[in-house]
Amino acid sequence: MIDIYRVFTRSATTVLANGDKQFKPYDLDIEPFSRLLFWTCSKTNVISILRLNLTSVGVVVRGDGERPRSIAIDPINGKKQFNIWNFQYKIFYFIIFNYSFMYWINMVSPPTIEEAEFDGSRRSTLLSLNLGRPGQLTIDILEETLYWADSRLQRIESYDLSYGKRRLLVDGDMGDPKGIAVLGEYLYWIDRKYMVLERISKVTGKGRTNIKILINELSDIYAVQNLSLYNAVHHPCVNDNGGCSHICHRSRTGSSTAICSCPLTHRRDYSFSKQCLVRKSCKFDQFECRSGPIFCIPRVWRCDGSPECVDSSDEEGCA
Ligand SMILES: [Ca+2]
Repeated sequence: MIDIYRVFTRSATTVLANGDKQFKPYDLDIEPFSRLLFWTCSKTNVISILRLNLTSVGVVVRGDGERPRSIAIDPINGKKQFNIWNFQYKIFYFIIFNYSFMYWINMVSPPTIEEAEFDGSRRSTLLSLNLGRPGQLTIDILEETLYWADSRLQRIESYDLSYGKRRLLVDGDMGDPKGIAVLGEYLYWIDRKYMVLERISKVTGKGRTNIKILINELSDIYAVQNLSLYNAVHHPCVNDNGGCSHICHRSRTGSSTAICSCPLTHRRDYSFSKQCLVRKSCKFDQFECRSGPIFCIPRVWRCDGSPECVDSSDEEGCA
């Protein structure tokens, strides 16, 4: 059975209890300003959000054939360049917006690395070529760069989100790379087969060094860095989740305005835009789960032998 826990000093609290084995949490990351925990589930194949006060926000990514696994959250910069064609002067110019974005590995065949805003909107595929078995994804929020370890291709690669540049950092001589983390000038990873913790320069990929050797049963690592006080004070979601009932993120222009959005089970109440309301009905091609955080699922998932509704109501009464 897999639960999600949190630890303060030496006492652990269960954040997500999985007593009836409805979930199989795979990976998680935290957005510290609005205090949201994003997690992927390898059983229901969705991305969900929990508040750190242990209440559920809901599912933000799901779909037919989805397999979201490792996830990385960028709460601060999320700079994204858009090229715009000016018809009058016949030139391209670009503008850079600031987004709060999430990134994840979708283990479809072939695998992809995808991005979306926190509510699953503005989703796009960043990378879909030359990915073997990308296991772990992490983000350097200062340099706006994604890193991942690919156990099948025996590689560690990076992708500069601002300029769309992909780079090979480690090529070969790996056993079973698992956790990966970036801190300061270095990229760290653990190799479960070789039982080592290694590091390289995150920029050049050089200076490969074993930090620790002969560590048994390695599963994951996580690097924690101090957030700047400026970001913490000026982020619009720090106080009371920006007034949002569900998801809060910074406006696209990077201003101090909070933008509220909703999980898939809800819709925006446009008369009070910070509030989300439960969707009242599913579309004609959807099945409505009887209870739980997942409300509507594609109708083809009804009686397909695999429970997608949290209460398994999609698999009840099947012939
Ligand atoms: Ca089903």
